[in-house]
Amino acid sequence: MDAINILMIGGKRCGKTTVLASMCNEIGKALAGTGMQLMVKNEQTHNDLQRAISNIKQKIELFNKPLTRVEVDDNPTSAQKTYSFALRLNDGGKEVPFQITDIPGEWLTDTHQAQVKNLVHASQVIMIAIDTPYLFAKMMTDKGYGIYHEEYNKPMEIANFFKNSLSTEDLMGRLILFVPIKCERYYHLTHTPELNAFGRDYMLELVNAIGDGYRELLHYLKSTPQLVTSCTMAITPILSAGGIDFVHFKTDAATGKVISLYQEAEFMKDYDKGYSPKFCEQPMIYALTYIMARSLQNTPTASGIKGLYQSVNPKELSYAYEVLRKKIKKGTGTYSEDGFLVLQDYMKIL
Ligand SMILES: Nc1nc2c(ncn2[C@@H]2O[C@H](COP(=O)(O)OP(=O)(O)O)[C@@H](O)[C@H]2O)c(=O)[nH]1
Ligand SMILES: [Mg+2]
Repeated sequence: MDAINILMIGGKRCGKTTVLASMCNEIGKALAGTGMQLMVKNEQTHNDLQRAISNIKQKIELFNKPLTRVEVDDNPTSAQKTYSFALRLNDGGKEVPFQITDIPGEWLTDTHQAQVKNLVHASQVIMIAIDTPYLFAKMMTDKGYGIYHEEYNKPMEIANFFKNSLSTEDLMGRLILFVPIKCERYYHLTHTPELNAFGRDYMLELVNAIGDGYRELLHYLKSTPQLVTSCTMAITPILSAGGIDFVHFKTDAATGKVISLYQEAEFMKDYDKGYSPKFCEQPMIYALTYIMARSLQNTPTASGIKGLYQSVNPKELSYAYEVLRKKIKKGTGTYSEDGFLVLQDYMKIL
């Protein structure tokens, strides 16, 4: 059966489930006026997402105290996790299965490679979740990214998997989204004059750090005419939680482990305090816009796209596409808006 599938790759415990939960909370508003609705279809999915939200809300309460510490726990679950939804089209007429699968970055190098390859085959959209503090903090100026980035975000492993384990056909017709998560600190610094005497655009600096931190992968996806014309790429940053800022890393004197210090953002307006994620719906809007456009063009190269919307009147589909496309937050060329940037879009879909 045709289905929409999104694959999310990211570090263990980097916050993938939390981001997904925020995405699903926000997508309803974004879909208003399109005739589409995203429904949770499975009790496990419902429970997992609810738990992630109450978890992060509890954390935000704790972070009222300045510089509360967070440690990456030692025994994170390392399983594939699939979240099941249905996309209701046409105000209730027809439903398309919609699944998001998240996998830990480690799977790209261990015995799970074949499984990941199958997941890529089934997916139209691949999201690379980037832990932004690891990418950006303790910046190595010669490299252009932070000292923990290689170890935690696994950019080399991702690039090697794309280059060596996937063929050009495997990647044809895919949307690849770089999704920096936990961007609170950098967004707030950029937009808080009291904290930004030199008027730095940290979100633009983030774009540059992605350029350097994922150089190999970006280079590869631009390296042949086939990949350029059929792989679409964009950066869509997210504030996963809203009210709390990562501040800095410290090495715990007793255990030698790296700990992250977080606190409530400074100079924050009351209505932004607490759980107030931002831009979380954007990766979903990108994904749906892309899939609808491909369906309208009837370009059958990517898995499952042909026929996905067959039951929908093409006029209604293109109307919904235009409505949704207007809600995309983006930058192009050298202009980035809050770190949003379309990197490659040969077919001018986005
Ligand atoms: N401080 C902070 N903690 C977060 C954030 N996002 C997630 N977490 C916490 O990090 C832990 C792992 O999150 P989870 O979404 O389960 O990560 P996953 O393993 O990648 O799915 C949970 O305890 C979350 O509450 C964030 O933006 N800031
Ligand atoms: Mg998870």
